[in-house]
Amino acid sequence: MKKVTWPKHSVLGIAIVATWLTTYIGYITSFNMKIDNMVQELILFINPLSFLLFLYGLALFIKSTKRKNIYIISISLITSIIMFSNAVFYRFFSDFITLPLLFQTNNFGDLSSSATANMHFTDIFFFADVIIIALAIKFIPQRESALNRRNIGRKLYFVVAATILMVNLALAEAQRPQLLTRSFDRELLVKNIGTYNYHIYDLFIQSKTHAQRALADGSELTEVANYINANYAEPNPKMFGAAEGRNLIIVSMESLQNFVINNKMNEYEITPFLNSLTKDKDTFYFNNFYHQTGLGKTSDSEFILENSLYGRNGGAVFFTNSGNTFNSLSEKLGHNGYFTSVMHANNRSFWNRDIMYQALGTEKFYDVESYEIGEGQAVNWGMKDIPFLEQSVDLMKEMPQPFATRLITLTNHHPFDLDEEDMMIPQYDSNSKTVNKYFQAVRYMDEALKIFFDDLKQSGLYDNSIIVMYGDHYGISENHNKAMGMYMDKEITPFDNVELQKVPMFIHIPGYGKGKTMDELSGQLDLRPTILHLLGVDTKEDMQMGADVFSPDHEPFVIFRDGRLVTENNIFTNEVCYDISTGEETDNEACEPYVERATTELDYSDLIINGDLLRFTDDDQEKSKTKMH
Ligand code: GP9
Ligand code: MN
Repeated sequence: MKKVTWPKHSVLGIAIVATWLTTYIGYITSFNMKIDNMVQELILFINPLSFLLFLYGLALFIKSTKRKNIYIISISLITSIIMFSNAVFYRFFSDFITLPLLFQTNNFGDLSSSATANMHFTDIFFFADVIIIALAIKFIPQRESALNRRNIGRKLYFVVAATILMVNLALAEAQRPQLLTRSFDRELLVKNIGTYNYHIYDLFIQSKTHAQRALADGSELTEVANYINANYAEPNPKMFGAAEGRNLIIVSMESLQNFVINNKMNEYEITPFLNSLTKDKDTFYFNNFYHQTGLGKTSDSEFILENSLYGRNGGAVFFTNSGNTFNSLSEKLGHNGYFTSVMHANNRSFWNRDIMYQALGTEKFYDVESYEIGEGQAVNWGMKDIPFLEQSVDLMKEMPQPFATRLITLTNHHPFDLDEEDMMIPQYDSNSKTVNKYFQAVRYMDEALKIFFDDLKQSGLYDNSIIVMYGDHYGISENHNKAMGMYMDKEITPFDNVELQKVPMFIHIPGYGKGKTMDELSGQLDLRPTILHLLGVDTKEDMQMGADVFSPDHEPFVIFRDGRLVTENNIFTNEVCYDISTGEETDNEACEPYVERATTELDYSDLIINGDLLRFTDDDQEKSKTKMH
């Protein structure tokens, strides 16, 4: 039999092609990336190549065939793991992994139910290249290569790799100017420079942030302060102090989006209790209110509420900047005689809360240890909302008054699992299990809130309290557009995806009598000033970016962490400006000044956080020293 001879570097060649193709097929099958034209398609196709050529190419410097093979197979394994992890992560967050989140191993432990739900059997495909390469190594006869260091072929190889990288970057720059300098959007990065290069870029950005703190000296503060002062909105005299002296009870409603309010799923009301509040005379219901969170999800919403600043672009600010100095809502209320706390029946280390709450000056954290979780009282991520809220009211009775506490609900969390006995309405029927279960879980949370109000009334705390409730972030990601489209009976566009980021917000002041539905376009950054003003606490000197929603000067303008934005007339998303009343694309000019503003505002917020600038304003010694009980 004639022996087949293979070229000298066939294993290397096979490895490059195999990993390149698995990466590309992985892009198409696992990530929901919007491709507009042939050039973008081409960029997506070639973007893994330059990186793979360089990295695998290093094998050309390894003399021993055995070591070379080990090197090649290791690279294929690492790249497969990177793609696989990104795919699982993406199903959950609709985003790509960024470095600070990789260190949040604690979270991923607790996330296990969601993580397993997000792993698919077909994910084995991500390792197809490893298998192909292993087979190639086993069956393809290879010669020991006697490499000459000045090998022309090798030089040519790297010239080709560099050329492909240049072509890739040039095409990307043409498609998306300032991609690397201005982008808030990881998807654009991955689409244009590829997952692997993106991770290198991310590494670079993260180290830059570390350097930023070291280099900041407080001189940047003046410029930021000028911007903030210019946007300050005077409190509305009619509302300032409307809840003065009362206890403050804030409820974070897990994954609650506004579209369920006053809406039905088939013939079933989804949130009967919250619906009744929208018509209640002691309640202000905000129906045009947006979450502004990023990857930090619940923790971002907490950060925004406490500081009226944006979370971080890559990763959760609760992790990356828990060493910063803040001028938080908790701290401020603490100075005004309030006993401050957070109540949440989860591990204290989740989202790094234990550490961050100290930085925020929260006096006490009632974590899972403060609760008794009886038989059948836990589901999905932990303690069910009904017993959680019930026991929380008992704990509140013991608090020194006035108190300010934040309760974080949990049951309505992806994957929205419930025990049979807690299902009060049937599931929806679509191709998405997530969407199907969502309505049921929301219905359960609504019931929990109803019982919570009753308990508060019974405890005697109700009349002397103000209750603020807000949805922390979306529950249904863009991955479920098809099922959502079925529910809403229309095709979900990027415009709709922006509008779906509305979360309900309620301000309930028992005995107030003049509540109503508020259409004011607003967002989570507005919570801090609004709440403080209602309690009669001034915020004029504060470094906050939101504004009091009751103020006549409140500007209807909401900026998302990823740079999308909403104004009275327009929505800007995916680099397209839409008319808000028609949902049709319109001239970019209408959005441009706002895009400019959004960039400035996000940059300033980042500057404050990355440079830890508030440490330069912290003249009050005792306030950062609050100890946890
Ligand atoms: C975890 C809870 C949920 O303690 O706040 O976090 P999320 O995943 O929604 O950010
Ligand atoms: Mn949440």
